[in-house]
Amino acid sequence: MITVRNYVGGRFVPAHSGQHMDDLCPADGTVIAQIPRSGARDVDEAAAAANEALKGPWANSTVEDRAQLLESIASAIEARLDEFAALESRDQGKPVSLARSVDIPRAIANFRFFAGAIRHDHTDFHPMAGALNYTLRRPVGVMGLITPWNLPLYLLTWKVAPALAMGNTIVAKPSELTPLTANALAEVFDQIGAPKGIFNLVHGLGAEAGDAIVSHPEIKGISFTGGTSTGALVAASAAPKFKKLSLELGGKNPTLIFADCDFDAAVEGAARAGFANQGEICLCGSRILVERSIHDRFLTALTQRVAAMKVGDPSAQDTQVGALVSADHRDKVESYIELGKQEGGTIECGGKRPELAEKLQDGYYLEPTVISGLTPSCRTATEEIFGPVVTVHPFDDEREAMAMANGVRYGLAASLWTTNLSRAHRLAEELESGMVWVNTWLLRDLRVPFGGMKDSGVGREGGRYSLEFFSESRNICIKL
Ligand code: NAD
Ligand code: 6OD
Repeated sequence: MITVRNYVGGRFVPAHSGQHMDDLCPADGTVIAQIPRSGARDVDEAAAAANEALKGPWANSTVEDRAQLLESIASAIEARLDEFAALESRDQGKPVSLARSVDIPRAIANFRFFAGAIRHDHTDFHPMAGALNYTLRRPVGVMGLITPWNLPLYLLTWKVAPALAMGNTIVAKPSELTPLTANALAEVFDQIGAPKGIFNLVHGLGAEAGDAIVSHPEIKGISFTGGTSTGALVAASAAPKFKKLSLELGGKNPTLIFADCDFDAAVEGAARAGFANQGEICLCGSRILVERSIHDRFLTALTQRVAAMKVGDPSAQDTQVGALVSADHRDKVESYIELGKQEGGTIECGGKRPELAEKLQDGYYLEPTVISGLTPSCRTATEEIFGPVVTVHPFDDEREAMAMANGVRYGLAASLWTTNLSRAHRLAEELESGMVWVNTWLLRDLRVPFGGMKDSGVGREGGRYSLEFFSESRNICIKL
């Protein structure tokens, strides 16, 4: 049993409430940790520590100092890669092989990438008649970072690294469902002797610790990743205080399959986009739109591929679909499968809890599920499910495909499968989506803008977009 504490001003401390919450293991429902139930007083102290650190030696740190700090953090995580991967898998339910090959390497890459990004960064220069302008960047101040449970360390470090790179200090709150790798990250800060107070970690519930961060007067910016309805609450609280705000929210992403695609690659790509991390990735392609001439063949091949996925113990090396993050979330996903049936869908595969070994009986598992025969405008096909469920729909031509793809409130990501280059460019332009992948999915270059349109978010993160978000640009105009 791990006892987690907050990390404030370089010290591990309990919450003032003295209360703890159980952290459950999705694989078997056992309690694996106790986390502090923090509130406004804990956030106050974390914000004070972060403010204090802003005024200390950190204020005079050079780009090279900060780049080296990020590299030290990366190396310290790398030295504990297996331990971090095991923690992430136990806490989240994802296959340990995924945590080891994707989540933790990506967290390491986030620190290394932003170390390089600030070393190679430059600012603008605008000469004009009789004067010149140049741009300086300075840190925003104390940044509040709030992150979800699906890719816990991957998404936390995606914010921590650029925030520190630009000289800010941090008050962070991970999801109460997956606190363990954030806690291990605090241990890394402690172990490498990072300046005290630059990274403060407060555990607890969204409505308590999270809201206290968003509304805190000394926290000048909020980078939030989570659900769209939570994002609306965060925006309503932060906007009147004129905080810098980045919102990375939900999605209901289309995978578009044209008859001229590389068929086998498209089946494989759609299966991966639909079910990676149990479908618990905001970018997952949960609506698969298939050109009618190949629809039936595609549906058969996809169903065979998905039905063969190995569901079960996240700690087993060959598991492809682990446990959902919580019993509540499993129940929510299950309720959408029921809704899909009520709305007239056919369950092509999955649709129920798998039969697993005795020791996994209390875990939160669901079979990967493919549903066909639904109208594209029904609730199952337009609301975010965020689990191992995809719906498959035929279309007749590009116009109908675009209407279906764009016919939801979300606009995060799309994946387009075709060998017709003109079509790929034409439709990529037309898709209402912050990111479009052609003949691939979730292929990441950390320099590119990452973020959603419509109800999927506000702002972009990644490369210079993150550097801009985590800094204030100031123009200096000199009359010659
Ligand atoms: P969530 O919105 O319930 O919680 C996200 C974080 O916000 C958690 O740390 C939570 O404690 C905190 N929170 C909750 N209420 C709060 C409040 N009132 N004030 C401040 N903080 C609050 O989301 P979740 O269930 O953890 O994650 C799943 C959702 O996140 C899905 O909708 C998914 O699409 C989305 N997501 C989006 C992206 C992206 O990059 N666009 C990435 C991952 C997940
Ligand atoms: O790859 C990324 O940078 C990123 N932010 C992924 C988000 C995934 C959502 O679940």
